[in-house]
Amino acid sequence: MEFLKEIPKIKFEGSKSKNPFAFKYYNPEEKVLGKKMKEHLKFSMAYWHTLVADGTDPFGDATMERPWDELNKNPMKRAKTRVKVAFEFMEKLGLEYFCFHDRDIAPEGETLAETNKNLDEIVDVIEAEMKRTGIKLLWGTANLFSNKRFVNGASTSPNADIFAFAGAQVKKAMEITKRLNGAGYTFWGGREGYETLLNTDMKLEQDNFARFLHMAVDYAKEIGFTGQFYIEPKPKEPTKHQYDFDSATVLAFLRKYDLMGTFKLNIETNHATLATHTMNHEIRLAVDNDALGSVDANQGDLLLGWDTDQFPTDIYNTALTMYEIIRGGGFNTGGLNFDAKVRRSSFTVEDLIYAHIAGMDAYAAGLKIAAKLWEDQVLEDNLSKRYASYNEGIGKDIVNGKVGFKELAEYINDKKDLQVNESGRQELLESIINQYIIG
Ligand code: XUL
Ligand code: CO
Repeated sequence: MEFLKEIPKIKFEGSKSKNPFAFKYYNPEEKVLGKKMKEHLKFSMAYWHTLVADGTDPFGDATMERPWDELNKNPMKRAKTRVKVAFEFMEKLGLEYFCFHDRDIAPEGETLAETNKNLDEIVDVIEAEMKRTGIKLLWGTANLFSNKRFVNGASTSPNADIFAFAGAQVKKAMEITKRLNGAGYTFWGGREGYETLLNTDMKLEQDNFARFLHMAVDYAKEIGFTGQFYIEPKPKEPTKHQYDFDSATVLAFLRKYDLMGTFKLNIETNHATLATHTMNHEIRLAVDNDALGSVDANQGDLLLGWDTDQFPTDIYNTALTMYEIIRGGGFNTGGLNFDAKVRRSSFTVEDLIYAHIAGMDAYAAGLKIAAKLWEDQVLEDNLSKRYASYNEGIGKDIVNGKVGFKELAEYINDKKDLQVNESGRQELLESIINQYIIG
């Protein structure tokens, strides 16, 4: 049965097209810097937003009543139908990857064993659809935050039974991710954080979190799961103090607990801005620490202080994000996962398509701008000039670790002609970026 009969296959028509069901900038086969656009961007659909989110917010009911959900009130039947819709949806858009949480795809049973049985049944359907379409799993994950048992966290819960439950749940989620040939497995610390230190043993919680991640690494070895592990930083929401605050915090955590190298980062745009960083800052830090894994592509609203998970449409942002990705050598196991949901009032099926087209076009345009910037090396040339004093003389000695404070003092004490500071040229650079964006 076809569920999206009314929706045509989305094709590239170019920037002059007025067809809302067409790409204006995303031309998957077009070569940019010697690589196909689709290979640079590796777009992925987030199952939880596109198939599950229904528009519910703290003040209102669901607004998105999907015709295929209406057909099936039985939860397992509905879950199976959603898989069919998901793959039809990805085929229409030419999305070659998807990501999911265990609880997005199948309903929970009374016990974990029953839940796992449900999962296996749905994974059968997913596996068949993956075979039929060639669509791949970018990463899998476990939802360790929705169920009320996780009220105080999962691996950072003060209750050891909950830690155990979370371990068993991740064990299964890793198994199904392996079965579906997932390129990665993500840990987003949903409720791994706290509200008040008055009742929190932060050291034990963080140590336990690290123990949990080591168990995952051990289990991956045991079952031969070779996908990449990711941690997804986020500074707040749902807890006030999330342990994985931002790239810098996660990198320090990985180093402290001897997990560097085993884990890379899955960086999300809206999480970056909630941490009062830019996305390019977060990616640059990851790249500089050899830890860029994947990207959750979305955007927040700078006037709102929460995680709005909007589709990325801001070209300035997509251009600078793609610039950092290109500069970092591009994706290996990762990709651009649309961890983004349509607004509550965009409640039709068409809106889901329009939103993905908007996001894919914004990233395609961003890629082309970034590629041009990279080709011309404008920013890189400016950097080389700005830091040139470290290529010779005392600067070179500093970089090579040849001098200490004593030698620095000897060098500078009687020096009258200090090198002149040069302008940072911020506004000039910003206007050059605009030229690249507007063309
Ligand atoms: C929550 C979030 C998650 C993770 C996967 O803010 O981004 O959806 O991406 O658990
Ligand atoms: Co995310």
